[in-house]
Amino acid sequence: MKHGIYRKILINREAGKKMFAVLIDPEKSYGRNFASVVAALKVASPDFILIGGSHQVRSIDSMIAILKEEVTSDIILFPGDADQFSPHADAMLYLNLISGRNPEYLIGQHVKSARMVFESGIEVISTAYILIDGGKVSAVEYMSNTRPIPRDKEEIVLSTAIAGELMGMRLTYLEAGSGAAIPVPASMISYISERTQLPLVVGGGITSLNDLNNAFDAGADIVVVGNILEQNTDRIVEYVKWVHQYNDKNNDDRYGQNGTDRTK
Ligand code: 1GP
Repeated sequence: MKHGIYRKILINREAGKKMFAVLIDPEKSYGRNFASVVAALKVASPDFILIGGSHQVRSIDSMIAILKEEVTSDIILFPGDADQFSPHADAMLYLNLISGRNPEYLIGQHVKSARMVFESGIEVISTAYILIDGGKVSAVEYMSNTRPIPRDKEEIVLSTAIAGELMGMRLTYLEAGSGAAIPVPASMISYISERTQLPLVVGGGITSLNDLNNAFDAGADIVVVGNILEQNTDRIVEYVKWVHQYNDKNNDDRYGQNGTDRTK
């Protein structure tokens, strides 16, 4: 089994470098829209491109082939179910929807695709996927038939995240749902990041650089943005550049001019 992308996540995290992922949902991004997403990604490549959604309507093989040809970002599958697999991606988030109580998304879909995934040799990153109420019914909630954790129940989120760690998962993903009315609260991100060990991914309902800043400042290691960038593909470049500036500034604050790590 490969480990390159997960190792990169750990190395970046250790160095204090925040990572940015653009989510492409094949249900929404195809044809002309996909072409303009690719054009933007060629100008400014995020660390990762996630591909997937709750409701897949077309094969993603050709999409991945184009991205691999044109863009330098790592391509990671973000599957909504067992059918959303392609052996051509660089890695796959192996999502365990542990906020829910639907066995299909805890083990059922995994069994269906296990042989295919294993035999492909793709890098698999087990992910504790935790759905948080994002202010409206999300596609994940509807399609998985599970309920999100209420926004004010930090203790339940924490216990869920710790359970994921104890089960051997390697990423924790706090998800407000694509197109959420409100993103995961910064207070919840910091509460979880301060009390858990795994790299923390946050996504859903992030619609401004201010939201992105808040998620990073609160302790997210990777932030995922989809909708707003699919709707305004020009903003992909703006967001990627902003993350570089955020990291440069943090690096200066952390190491100063003489290169000593001030956080140690
Ligand atoms: C990834 O579902 C999110 O976690 C993406 O959400 O489409 O709202 O950015 P948006």
